[in-house]
Amino acid sequence: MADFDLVIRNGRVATAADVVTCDIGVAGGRIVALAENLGAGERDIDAAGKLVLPGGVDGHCHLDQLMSDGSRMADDFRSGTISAACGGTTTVIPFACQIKGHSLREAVDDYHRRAEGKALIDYAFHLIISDPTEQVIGQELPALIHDGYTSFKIYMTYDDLKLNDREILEVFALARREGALTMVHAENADCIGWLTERLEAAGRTAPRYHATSRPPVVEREATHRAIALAELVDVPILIVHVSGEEAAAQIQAARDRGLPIHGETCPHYLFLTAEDLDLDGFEGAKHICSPPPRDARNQEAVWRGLENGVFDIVSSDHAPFRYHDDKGKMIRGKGAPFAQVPNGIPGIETRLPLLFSEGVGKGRISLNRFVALTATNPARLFGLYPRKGTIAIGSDADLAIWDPERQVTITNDILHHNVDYTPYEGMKVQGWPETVLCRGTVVVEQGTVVGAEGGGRFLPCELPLSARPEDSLAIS
Ligand code: DUC
Ligand code: ZN
Ligand code: ZN
Repeated sequence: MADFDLVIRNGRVATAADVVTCDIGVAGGRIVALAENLGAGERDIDAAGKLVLPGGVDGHCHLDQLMSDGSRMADDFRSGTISAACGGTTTVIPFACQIKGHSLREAVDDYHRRAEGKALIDYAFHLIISDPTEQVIGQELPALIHDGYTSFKIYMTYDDLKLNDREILEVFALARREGALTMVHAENADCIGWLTERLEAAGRTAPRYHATSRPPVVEREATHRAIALAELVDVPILIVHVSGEEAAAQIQAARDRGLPIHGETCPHYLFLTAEDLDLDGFEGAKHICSPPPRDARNQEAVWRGLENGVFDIVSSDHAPFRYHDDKGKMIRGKGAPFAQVPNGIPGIETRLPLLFSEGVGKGRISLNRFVALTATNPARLFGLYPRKGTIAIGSDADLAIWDPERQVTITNDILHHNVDYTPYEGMKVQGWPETVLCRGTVVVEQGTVVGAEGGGRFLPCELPLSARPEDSLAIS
């Protein structure tokens, strides 16, 4: 009779704090032993020469989200979670989005129907609050938080989503009362609208002008304002998808004053620049996202922020729209003005390999910091730790076995998303997750998807880790 359901042997096991060579014993979907020379498992996986990391937690991605402009996201919970798993991620947290004038609970119920029976890995939901009515703030949100939806995103831009300062204060105050976490998309809507009108009047509508319409100052102002509003209410917030130096400096300055402000960045700010919006023809539309990728100097500042702790988490912000598709990037036709192109970049599968190769492989961040940024910290921030995001006794056996030597040229045809391009086409990386387990079940085996559709479970979240400054998430 075997001691364990599964034993992973002799891997270099890394967490946010340590790297040790040992076996991992799994029973009932959980890690139950960490030691050398463990007894027999029903199944053994030899991980000698490999790294064993906690499965990634992608704390910000968009899957099958209802869009108000008639566009359609290319990935649903099936293709999105297959792609995530193939890139070493075992938990995703996409968004149940409230439509203005509708209830949040309705959005959550609808989103459960979209996920039901489809996901191969575990998932939780953030909420998007677009209409913080008295009913939403006073009744719906407290009940939803109680039910495990403990983090929500608000927007300072996009006509169909944006909140004014008064509404933001209401949401922050509710988050403080309930112990929830607000994620803020910080860009100044009026500045963007004003600049866009001027660009359009001058005939400057090609994709590259998307970046002109949303310059760093627009993000810096909104970041500053969001932090000021959070300070007024005395509540932690997370500034999401920070694109460059100016917004990062706002977060750092707030932290220096002892404010519990968290920062997130994404691969596109580490690997793309505004020049990618200027590809031939309409191809630049592939890289339209908000905030836009910046210049090389800002890219460097984002790398520095990973190294020095300004950023707590790296998420994909996977927002999948096909390029050749009248519901995707070309919804208003090839050559449409940039303001009519759906915003978003795919990257749920490439998030970890890109950061591993260019960050850990090139010596910019330690392996522990990589694990912290991509798994442990998102799990802690969003109330899933220590069940997710680490390798410890009692944690779910969500594991990714990486070949740290494997050289891969990223091309769209090796990826598993349902998008017809990758922004990272042709990039060479070293290191790739080969075998991936969710709760002890192998979902990707030597690069082949073997997981069952519907094998992923919904995760109600605990209240997020209280974000006092001394609890800094920048653990290593
Ligand atoms: N910007 C967002 O705010 N969300 C999805 C994609 C994007 O570009
Ligand atoms: Zn956003
Ligand atoms: Zn997003």
